[in-house]
Amino acid sequence: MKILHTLPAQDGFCMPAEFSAHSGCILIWPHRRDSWQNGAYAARRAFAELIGIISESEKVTVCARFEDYDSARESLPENVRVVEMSSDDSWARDVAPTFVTDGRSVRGIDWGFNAWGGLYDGLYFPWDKDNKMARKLCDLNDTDCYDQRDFILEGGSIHTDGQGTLLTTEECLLGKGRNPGMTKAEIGQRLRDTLGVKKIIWLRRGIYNDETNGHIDNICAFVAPGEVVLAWTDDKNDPQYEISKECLDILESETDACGRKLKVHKLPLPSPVHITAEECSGLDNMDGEPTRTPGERLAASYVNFYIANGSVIVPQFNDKNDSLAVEILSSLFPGRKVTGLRGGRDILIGGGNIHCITQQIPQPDGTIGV
Ligand code: KQY
Repeated sequence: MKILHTLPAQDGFCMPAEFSAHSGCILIWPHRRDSWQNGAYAARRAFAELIGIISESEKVTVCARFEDYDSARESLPENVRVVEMSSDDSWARDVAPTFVTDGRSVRGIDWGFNAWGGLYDGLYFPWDKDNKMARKLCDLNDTDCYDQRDFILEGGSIHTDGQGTLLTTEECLLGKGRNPGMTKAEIGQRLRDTLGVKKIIWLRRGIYNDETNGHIDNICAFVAPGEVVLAWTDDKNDPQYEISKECLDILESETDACGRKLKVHKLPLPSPVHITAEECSGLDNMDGEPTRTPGERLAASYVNFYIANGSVIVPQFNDKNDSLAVEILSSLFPGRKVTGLRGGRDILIGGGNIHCITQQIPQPDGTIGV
């Protein structure tokens, strides 16, 4: 593995869309007792079910700490690779490399990671084990690695269409906790240089009360070139309404890198999800303080799905809109089996969902997977 100090775009590399073919997927076995209730018991069940589905159509690698290795190995199918690796938590989307390709080979990008805001408004300290994972995973995967550690970025804050367009949010990328010394123009240039995109569509805010400072992957995602899904509510009394409407207005007024007007599919949100006192009691304190308060609204969204080679897996929240979300996504991904994951709430309690705990490794040729 070589550590590269050049820029991916100058080398001819760009980030493909998630709906292009994958050679694999990376996850991290959950363990953090202040993130996952009851020693991660329910979260592990949900991760295992998800991994079982993904592993039907792509090679899955699961990183587990030394003390969790046996739990992971015993819970997961034999065709899943389990490797020992230290981590602070389990958000592969944000701590694994972002992979780029030139159509012949794949390289990883090692961004700086500071637990979603560092000492300003980060979610835990320390985060140094997480921050080392991208490089270790490039080594494991035998891919050369771009050193971008001076730039704080999480994979959950970007989505690309693989044709030159990138979606992100100002709330996250321009917040004080990430790259406070950089202007919007400088951040935009860094995204162009590293991800090989030509056009950036900046939404203002992400899902209401999202502790990642509004990651794009919880509110809006590409489902095809020129087509996105947007998390939506018709309830004008919900603070989410104004946020989603603002996103819709921006998306409808923009064109993508190819000059197309975007087709926006509204994906209804579940009714607001609030954590219960019982769920909170299953979480350990962090530095003597609870990490969640009973009644706190969690950032539940069906947009936080993962597109595998043969399937799309979408979280379920025991809500009346669960089956509608599956139905809408089934119509948008006709070549893939869309499956609802019952444990969506168990993952949500950790602060994210299916997309946040997965990171795809693209096939170098970038063909559309089925
Ligand atoms: O959504 C994500 N990409 C990560 C969420 C982190 C939450 C930590 N409690």
